[in-house]
Formats: sequence, structure tokens, C-alpha cells
Amino acid sequence: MLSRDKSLVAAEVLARWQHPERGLLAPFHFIARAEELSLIDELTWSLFEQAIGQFGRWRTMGTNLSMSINLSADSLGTVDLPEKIASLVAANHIPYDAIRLEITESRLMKNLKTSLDVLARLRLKNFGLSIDDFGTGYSSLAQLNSIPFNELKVDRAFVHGAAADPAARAILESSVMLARKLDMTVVAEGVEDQSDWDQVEAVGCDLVQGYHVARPMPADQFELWMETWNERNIA
Ligand code: G
Ligand code: MN
Repeated sequence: MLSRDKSLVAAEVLARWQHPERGLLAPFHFIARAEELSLIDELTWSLFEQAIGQFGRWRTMGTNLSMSINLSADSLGTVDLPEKIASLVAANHIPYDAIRLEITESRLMKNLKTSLDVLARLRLKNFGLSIDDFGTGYSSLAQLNSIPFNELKVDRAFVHGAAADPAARAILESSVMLARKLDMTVVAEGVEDQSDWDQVEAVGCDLVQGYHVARPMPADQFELWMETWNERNIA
């Protein structure tokens, strides 16, 4: 994720499955199934351990990057989740506010009641909370206001191509306005080209993410990319 001056603010952890026959699979192909089979907690936790460990090593190298990690709404029923995440993060010497937890809007709204307590306790510990794929989940204003999110990520359906699509642009603009009123940071997902970049800049998004910035890449490659990004882009 980049800020408007193109400085690197955060990186999102993206799950991939190296399948022996089907090649490299994106989350679309396995997350919903893992949720159905109640395997999602195990998968998420394995990702957390790998990602937080890696992030701890990057922080020791001196970066003050944040890390965004996707959390399934299904996991928010686990009462000891805030303590579990907190001890992993603390063990790696990472401040809680350098971690942003992303929860998909549509799945969250289905079991909001049971999730609220866990979300509130995560936020009290100072973890960042992001509402992901915003615009696809029909949250009401009252619901949004009842959850302590501090970041809203507009779904790429309303970002990529928005310059030429008045309906998408209307949703993008209203999402930015809403986030402002609720005092949340706004992230535009799916910025794939310069025209998307210009559009999200014009409507006032705070942060930008997408193929135009970088394609998803393995951690060792990202380490090199990160080292040179600021040098290449900030005069
Ligand atoms: O639901 P969530 O926003 O966490 O989805 C992230 C997924 O979106 C990742 O698997 C990633 O590969 C994909 N992605 C990231 N940036 C872009 C982009 O600019 N365009 C498209 N089409 N997909 C993207
Ligand atoms: Mn996400």
C-alpha cells in the first residue's frame, strides 16, 4: 500500500497454494472451501505465524512498514483470539499498531453480533481493523458505526475502470465520503493502471494498492523490492 506521495506504508499478506497439479492457486480457489470444512482457523494461524515471523525480521532490519493480514469472519467467534494474536505479535517484538487486520465486509455482516466483542477487544489493544472489499456487503450505516474499524478498503470492482464507469465512480466517491465522516482511512484496492491512480487520487483516497504498484510476490522478492522502492520513487 502506498500513500499519495508514493511512499510505502504497508504490505498485505496474500495466501497462495502451490498445488502439485493445478499450479499456483489464488485465495478464491480455496478460502471458501476451507471455511466450509472448518479448516480456516488452522490455515489463518499458519499464515499468521509465517507472516508475523517474517515481518518481525523486516522490522529488526529497520523498516517501519505496517503489515495487513486477512482474517476470516468465521474466526471472530473464537473468544481468546485477541490474546492469541497479541502474544504472537509481542513475541516478535512488533507494536500492535503496525498490524492491520482485514475482515471482508460481506462475511462480517452475516455474524456481526458474535464478532463485535472480539473486534472491540482487538481494537482496544491498538491493532488496526480494516473493513475489506467494501461496497460488496450491504452494511448499514448503523452497523458500520457500531464496529471500531479505522480503515475502509474499497473493493476493486469500484476502483479499476472507475474513470470510465459513472456508477462505479459514484460508489467510490460515496465510500470515501462515508469513511471521512466515520474518521477512517480509505484504501483503494485494485489500482491497475495510471487512469485508476488518477481517479482515486482525485476522489481523495489516502492509500493505494494494486497491480499498478506491484504484483503479488514471494517474501524474499518483496524484501528486495521494498529496499529499492523508496529510493526509486521519492526524490
Ligand atoms: O479480498 P482481498 O482484497 O484481500 O483480495 C486480495 C486479492 O486480490 C489477492 O489475492 C491479490 O492477488 C488480488 N489483487 C491484488 N491487487 C489486485 C489488482 O490490482 N487487480 C486485481 N484484479 N487483483 C488484485
Ligand atoms: Mn484483503
